[in-house]
Amino acid sequence: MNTKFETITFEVKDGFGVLTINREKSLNALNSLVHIELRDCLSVLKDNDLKLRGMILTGAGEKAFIAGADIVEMSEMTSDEAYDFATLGQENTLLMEELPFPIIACVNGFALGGGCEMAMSCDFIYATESAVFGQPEVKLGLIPGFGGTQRLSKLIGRARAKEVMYTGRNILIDEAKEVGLVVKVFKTKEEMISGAMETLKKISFNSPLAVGLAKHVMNAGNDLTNVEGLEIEARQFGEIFGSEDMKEGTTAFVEKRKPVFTGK
Ligand code: DAK
Repeated sequence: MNTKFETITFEVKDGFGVLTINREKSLNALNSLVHIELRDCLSVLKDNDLKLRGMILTGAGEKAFIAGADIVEMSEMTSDEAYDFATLGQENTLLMEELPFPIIACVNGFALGGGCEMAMSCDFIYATESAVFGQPEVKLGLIPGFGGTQRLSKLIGRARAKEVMYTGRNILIDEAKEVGLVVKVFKTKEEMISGAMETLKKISFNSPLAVGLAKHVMNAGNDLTNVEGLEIEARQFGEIFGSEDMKEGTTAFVEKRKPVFTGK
């Protein structure tokens, strides 16, 4: 992959991807170029030729994960341009949900508006004590445009999501943990990144095929009725019985040894 981006960086560490939004001076605000580069990067990762077992999404610097969509750029947009901008951002949130490996959002400082939306599109969120979440778009005469109106309700419940969105208030770390928006809290960014790496490592001992499929089925079921979701689960459950990973996992159990998964 071409890893020469202007506004993001992508590295591989110990078999895991680290994707960083790199506009520290603007608190990593998401402008069109960030979204174009994210789309280029995520589209390539979708085929997983790099055989990644997981990825971290984070923001450069100590002050912000992502302080939202770029307000300076948005202030000049026409309706058509705004529609294209929202579509591009939404495409990236969907691409992250479709990647065949888990993504942990590592949030320090501000995760507002589009930042909160990007974090919510990851599989789960780790954060530092300084993290601040929120969907303050109504304060700018806007509504969320990268999926916040849909994903926040599903994560923290519709009534609380409405209260947060209509007031535009911040969600601080204690509340974020309490309502399940954040899974684990760390003191420093460094501890958070190594904590996330540890988790990805633990996950990587499991079948990558099964983890990817569990992600797919859980995300697909999120938008369906229980009955429809169960139908997808049963179909994929059946399909995975034809895999080498399933044979290896069950045989290793019977033979009382550790499985060696290949992802096939
Ligand atoms: N966009 C552009 N620049 C930003 C920014 C942002 N979202 N957030 C911060 N910056 C810039 C500041 O302008 C400042 O730049 P300079 O003045 O130094 O050039 C620099 O980052 C440092 O910020 P501050 O000086 O303001 O730092 P403070 O510590 O004083 O305050 C803050 C930090 C995060 C509280 C404050 O910067 C702030 O309130 N930022 C805006 C947060 C916000 O409202 N975020 C939500 C943005 S709205 C849609 C598509 C998408 C969306 C909606 C619709 N469609 C197209 C329909 C999404 C909307 C949003 O995300």
